[in-house]
Amino acid sequence: MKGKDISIDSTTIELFDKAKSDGVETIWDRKDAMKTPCGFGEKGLCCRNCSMGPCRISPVSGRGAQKGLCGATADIIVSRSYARMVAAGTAAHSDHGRSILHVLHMASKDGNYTVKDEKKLLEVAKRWKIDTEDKDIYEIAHEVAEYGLNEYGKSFGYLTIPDFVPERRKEIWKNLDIIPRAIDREVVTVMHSTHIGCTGDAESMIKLSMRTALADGYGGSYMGTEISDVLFGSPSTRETEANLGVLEENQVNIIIHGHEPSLSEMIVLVADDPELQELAREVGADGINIAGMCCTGNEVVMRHGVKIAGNFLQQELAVITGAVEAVIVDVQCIFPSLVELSNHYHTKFITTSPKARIKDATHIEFNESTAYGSAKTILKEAILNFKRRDREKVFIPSSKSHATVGFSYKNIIRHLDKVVNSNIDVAGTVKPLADCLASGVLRGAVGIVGCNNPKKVHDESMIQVIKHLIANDVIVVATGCAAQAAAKAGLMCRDAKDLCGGGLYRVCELTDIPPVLHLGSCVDNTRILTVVGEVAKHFDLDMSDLPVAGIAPEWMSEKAIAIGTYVVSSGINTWLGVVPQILGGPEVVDILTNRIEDWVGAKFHVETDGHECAKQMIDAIEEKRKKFEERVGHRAKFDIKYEENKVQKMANAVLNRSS
Ligand code: XCC
Ligand code: SF4
Repeated sequence: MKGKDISIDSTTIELFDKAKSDGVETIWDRKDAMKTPCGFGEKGLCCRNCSMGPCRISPVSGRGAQKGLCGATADIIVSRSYARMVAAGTAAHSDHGRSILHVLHMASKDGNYTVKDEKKLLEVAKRWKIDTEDKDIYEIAHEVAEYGLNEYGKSFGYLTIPDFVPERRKEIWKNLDIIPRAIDREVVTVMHSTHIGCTGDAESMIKLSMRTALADGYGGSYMGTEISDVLFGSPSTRETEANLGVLEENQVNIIIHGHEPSLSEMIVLVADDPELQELAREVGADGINIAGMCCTGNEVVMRHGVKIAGNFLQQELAVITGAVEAVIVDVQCIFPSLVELSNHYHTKFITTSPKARIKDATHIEFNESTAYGSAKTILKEAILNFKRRDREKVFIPSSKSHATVGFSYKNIIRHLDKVVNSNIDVAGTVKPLADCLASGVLRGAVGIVGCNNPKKVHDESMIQVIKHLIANDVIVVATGCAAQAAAKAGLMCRDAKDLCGGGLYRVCELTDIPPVLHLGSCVDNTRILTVVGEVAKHFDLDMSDLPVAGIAPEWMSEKAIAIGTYVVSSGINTWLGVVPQILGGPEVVDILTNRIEDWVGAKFHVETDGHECAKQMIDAIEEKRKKFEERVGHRAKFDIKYEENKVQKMANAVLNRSS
């Protein structure tokens, strides 16, 4: 395998080559060793839900076993495993949200954790009808935390659906009976219903999956975002750099990787501790350089501008630079391979969560109640390790890109509102954004989310999709590892407006934003839902009426399937760039890529080619625009005309350049 076959990112290619000369193994070697994937598994046709199995259904109809021992058909088996993916993804996001609520519950004025965004806390309290009058801010914080925690396990009633969801959408959910009840309950229901001898109907199974996914998007993930903003501050615009070139030759390099900001926030804070700075000098380093990976990286870049080391497929490569003193992790998306790999270098691989212990890793449990001290212990260990760095093994790639990040829902509104209101400190309304969409200055908006996957060339289709969309005046919002791909490719810097069509170019220029907006981590996809919901409400429309779409070009995790399912259930068409393991169930495929549209006004599209995805998305957006424009009329607010020919020319020029 050659470097150029695995990634479009020069840094990744350089370190992939270094891995070879260092004689260490990476995910691409393991992919090679895996050979052809199991055909049954690939189609979702293997069931291990009981010990009469595993039962494997022949993918050829009429030949070989067509039913499991219990009589389960291909569609039953495929739909059950799809549902279990949704449940696992929902569990991961929602348990993360729960941890953050627990942190809020222990927050106090002089404690390890404080409330950084009081205004947001009061907003959440108001939304949840918690009485705030004459109460101390921490009293309110604790009541909010209790309310949130109760959403996980309340015995009766339904999840509190956020205000931004239009009534029409709620009606659709109600009619389908997919309004979630308690978050944990939905996960449990799926685990129960997929047990042998329960649900034997693909349609019903998919509906249970949708209800569970909604409990993620509008419950667990939503609270993860909202409460993180309360505790650690709502994101604001920041300048940063992205890619492994952010590592420093003469500093203690620390990679924080995983998901929950309670650990990473503390590490970032503690890194400034004079005692630790002194210790760094003592070991001969010029300072402490913290860089973030995966969603942890997204959390800290949004709130502190902490540099982005890279995305999912670069975690091993960070160690292979030989310049990383410690990789500190909490939960999710962490390769167990980092144990063996870090032994080849001087790197300490430090796990911190009892939910994600990895054999033979250095485990230093992070304790929220003694967070500052815990973080300090972990960092000390990392700093002392600097002395063990082997200069011979060090190679830091030079590549890094500038990026402007930190776009929360409010911050986007604020930026766009600047065009009409000169006072940017007043968080305005969605009107300017809505006007841009209505007038066609922006043809539409796309959320690009999700992971990397070695089935695809690393970052390639993400960048193809983004470039194609912005050239056609579709503004892009990004989260997760997709956001990091965009940042590394320079698409989150203001200069990237030169790659845009005329309309988006003007919007970027007037509002001083890049054409691809970083909205945070994967739980922060709820920020995207918020924008879509608020704009729909502004027009008195449903979310499915807007010219918007979602895409996960290189997804791999169960969380991504939960996300895709709640996005489609929200009425937003969603493209998947990696084929999900469902092809063995013809009815399941038909439901997810066809019939579901009649239920919720959106469906899944599966397309592995980046350019093709973008083309399909633009067509779908233009299709939506016809009805949308009819209903809202052209309400051009800005003095910009959508000049079709000029934009088309520019788009073609960009496409020719990038392909
Ligand atoms: Fe993980 Fe969230 Fe996927 Fe990246 S994008 S590989 S889930 S870190 Ni969420
Ligand atoms: Fe086989 Fe049915 Fe058991 Fe699955 S649940 S392993 S299909 S017998």
